[in-house]
Amino acid sequence: MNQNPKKTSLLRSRKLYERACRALPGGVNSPVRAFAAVGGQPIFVESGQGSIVFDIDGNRYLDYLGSWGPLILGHAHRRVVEAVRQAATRGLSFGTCHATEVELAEAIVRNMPHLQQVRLVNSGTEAAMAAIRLARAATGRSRIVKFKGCYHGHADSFLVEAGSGALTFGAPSSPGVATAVAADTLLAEYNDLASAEACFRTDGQAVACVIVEPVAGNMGVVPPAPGFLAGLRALCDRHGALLVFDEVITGFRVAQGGAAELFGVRPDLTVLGKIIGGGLPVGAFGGSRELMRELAPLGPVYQAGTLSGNPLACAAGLATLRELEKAPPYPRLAELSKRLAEGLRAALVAAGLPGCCNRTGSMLTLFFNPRQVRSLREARNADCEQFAAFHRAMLKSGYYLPPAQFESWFVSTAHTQKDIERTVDMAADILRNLNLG
Ligand code: HOZ
Repeated sequence: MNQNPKKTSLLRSRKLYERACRALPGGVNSPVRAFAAVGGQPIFVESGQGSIVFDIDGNRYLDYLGSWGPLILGHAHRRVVEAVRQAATRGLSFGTCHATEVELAEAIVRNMPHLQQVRLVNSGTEAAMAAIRLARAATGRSRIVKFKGCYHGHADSFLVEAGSGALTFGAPSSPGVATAVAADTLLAEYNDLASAEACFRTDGQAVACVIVEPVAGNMGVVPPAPGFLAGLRALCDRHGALLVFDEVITGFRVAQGGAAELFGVRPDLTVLGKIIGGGLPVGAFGGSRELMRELAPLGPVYQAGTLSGNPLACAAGLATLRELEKAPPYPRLAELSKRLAEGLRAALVAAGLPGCCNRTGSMLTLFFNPRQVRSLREARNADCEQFAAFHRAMLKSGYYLPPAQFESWFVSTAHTQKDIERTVDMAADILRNLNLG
């Protein structure tokens, strides 16, 4: 059954990790990568091809991390690599205008009819930070409503009851965030409209925007309850606040037009990242022409960046979006992911283990949780020790899952039916042994 029988050792990764720990805090450049939530130590990747990554010890893994979401076409997609190679031969950075940034912006707005203009930046964090600055300026209000367990990058305003690594490491509200800044972030419960309404009750006139991951992906995958997103839209309209969708994960992932298209709800501002950079660092935020004209140089809201619209990143993003436009993969991705989720659920039942598997499109999370997970509270009930044991066993058998319970797995166009079936078989074996052990 072991799909990775030639596994040798992790000696080289171990040595490199020791070196990394001397030069980098925790040996990593982003906390969840340190594997602290699953035990053991991180593997160091040498290369990736399609649905597979290889580590520096020569071990091979079927990858469900997908660089945390951008790699919807799999690793080192031929056309994306070629676009980057060609762009690189023309120059690595110009710090001024060029055609590819225009083409990428056009491709984004073409696929997301609720956006008329976008501003390209370098990461989702940057995009979210600038989007709320714009929302505050446009409304003349200072407060934002965010949902506990949603993650919008690591800017100060968002590190209040945040998800992803902040949740995993038990520091959802980070030290170093000034109390005055945190005070402007009002907190609501995801999938609980009444709690969002409550934020408006006391000081509704001060709320500039509600920001939400339309499908929560940083407390594990938690799809929106029926009516939740439409309810937020109506709530914002009633109070003159803007609705901001953080589609860093869902944009071009759950549909070409993102969650806004999938759920038929139009936000005022949209935050993007991941897929629109095709694996290179990009972010973007966008909305109506009327809102976007508030940005410098047209308007007074300042936002800038030397590397914004970097030609390599734009080339990778554009090549990716072109592939998605040429042959929209969403039905097939959903089919593969559905089979994976169903297989995992059946494997849990067969092993006699409590758990559930949440999925929207090609993003999914297996929760070691006795009941359905529809909220952060329910996600938090998951047995993280059990997830850690499952993760370690899967890794050892050649399956690379996100190294924390509160993250999304991603299926790419490079995954095959066979990949999915062997994942389900391996998970079933491992879950059965978990229960015995
Ligand atoms: N914020 C990412 C997970 N949702 C983790 C990024 C990383 O470690 O690369």
